[in-house]
Amino acid sequence: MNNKLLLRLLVLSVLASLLATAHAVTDYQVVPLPKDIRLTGGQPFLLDASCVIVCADSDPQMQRNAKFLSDYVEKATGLSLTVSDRVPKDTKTIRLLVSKAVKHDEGYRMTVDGRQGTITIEGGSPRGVFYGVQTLRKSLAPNVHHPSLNAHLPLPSAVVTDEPRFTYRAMHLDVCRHFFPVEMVKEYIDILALHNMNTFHWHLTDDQGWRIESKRYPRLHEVGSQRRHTVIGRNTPLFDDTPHGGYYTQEQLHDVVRYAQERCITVIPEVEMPGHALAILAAYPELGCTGGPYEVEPTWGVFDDILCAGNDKVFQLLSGVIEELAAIFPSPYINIGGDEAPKKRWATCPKCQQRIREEGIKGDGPLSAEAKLQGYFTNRMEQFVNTLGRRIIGWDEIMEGDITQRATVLCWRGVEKGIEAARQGHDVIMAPTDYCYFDYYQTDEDVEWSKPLLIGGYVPLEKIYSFEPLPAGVDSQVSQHIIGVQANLWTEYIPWRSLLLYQMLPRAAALAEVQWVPSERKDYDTFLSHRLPPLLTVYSQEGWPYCTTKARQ
Ligand code: TNX
Repeated sequence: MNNKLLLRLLVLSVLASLLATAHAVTDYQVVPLPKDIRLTGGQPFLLDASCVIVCADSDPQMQRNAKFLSDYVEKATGLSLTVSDRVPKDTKTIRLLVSKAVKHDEGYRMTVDGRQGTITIEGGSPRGVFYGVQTLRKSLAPNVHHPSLNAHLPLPSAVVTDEPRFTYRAMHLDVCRHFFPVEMVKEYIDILALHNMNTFHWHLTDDQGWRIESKRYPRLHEVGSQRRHTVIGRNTPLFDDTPHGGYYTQEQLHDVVRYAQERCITVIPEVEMPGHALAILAAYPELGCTGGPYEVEPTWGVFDDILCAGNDKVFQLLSGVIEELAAIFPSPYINIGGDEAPKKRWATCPKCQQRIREEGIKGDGPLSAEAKLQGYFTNRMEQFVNTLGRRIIGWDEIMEGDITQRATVLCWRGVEKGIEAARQGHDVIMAPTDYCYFDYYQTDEDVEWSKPLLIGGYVPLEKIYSFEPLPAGVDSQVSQHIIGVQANLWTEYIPWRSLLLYQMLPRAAALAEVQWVPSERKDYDTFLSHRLPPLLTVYSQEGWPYCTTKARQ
């Protein structure tokens, strides 16, 4: 090697290490960006092996918070910290506690005091402490590239005060088009937790598969969970030769609920009705208008065969299943679907027509009597769900019937639908396709190469980031009903874990800032250049693939 080259390499490596040190110490600007960060100066807190995590609270969630923190620290730094319920003498401590001083349930205040050798995370509730722990965890990330620092990892003295903008912060996962095992679902939940999300919408039933074990109606999982084969590409005439299937036993469902609960996440189960129900019809053909035969659908789309609204057995089965689910899922909500239900069969079905007559259902302007019949369907199911002490969520199509104000509307067909629903007094969750569909392409490269073949659409990172769920000019009457934001991950074209995570990351990071950070504090440039890189380090540490290609500028 000649001298010139050697010199160049030397200069480069010095530069690189300087840069590395410059980034090595956190400023607590994690994703999602905390509400207020005050660096208080003075000496930093040096995290080392002598440091003790103190949690005196016997509340199980608080104990878990302490355990999570010690696990995160170990993963990021290799340091294994003791957890204690007492404040030890002469040691540095990280204290976790619930404090009345923090007003928001999910809020926290983290005080890092280098001189005293203390970090204190006070939460408005154990959930608030959990988010404080997430912030501390993410603040360790810039250092992990520099193992030499890990023995005494510096955390600047600071006070971080934080709380979320929206109370409902969710992602959805479709396990029907492709089935994902429990381990994968848990990994998905881990990702939601890292991004301060508190709700997991689990899309458990659809035309292409029923994924719930039912003790009362066992054919649902025995027959409905298996499809013969799957169409290749975008509904080509070709099919693979592989049966596809799977369902979760009730024990597994319980296990997922518990796992999510430990991470402060509520799981909302969805049972699709009256459309997207071919898996139910394959199991119980008498519940369709024509009586079948039906099969668990091997292609993608919207199908004419839906549940018959004139047959009381349909309501019996759905109620029975929901009762089973309510015993497993403590969620205050049950999602009853309601989207994409063509009325073709109902229009010629004697039972449905009889129901329309008996109930005195009339068309109204652009809405046919059959469209209104879906309102009857939804209301009847809602009444049942309410008797279980739960409320319904439905996709925005449920607004086309006359539904009660208690129903929460999940808006996928545009923000305007959401505003309209809020104006009518419904609680609203915003999940518009334009910003929140993570099955769509994320980069130009994916589009260009059609590699892998996805469903279409284009929702790059910046687009998601720019989403404002409360358009300028909406009054407080409306805005009080917009309870949150959700992204959807449909899996027609996503058969594997790695692709699922690629579609999700880092888009979940942009979504997290929409859900958590007040709009005036959001800033895409600093998100991209400053906050995201350390988070990508966490993804790598966890073994989560993510998209690195820049979107179109
Ligand atoms: C529409 S969004 C659907 C799903 C598809 C999705 C694909 C909604 C309520 N229904 O059935 O999987 O588009 O992007």
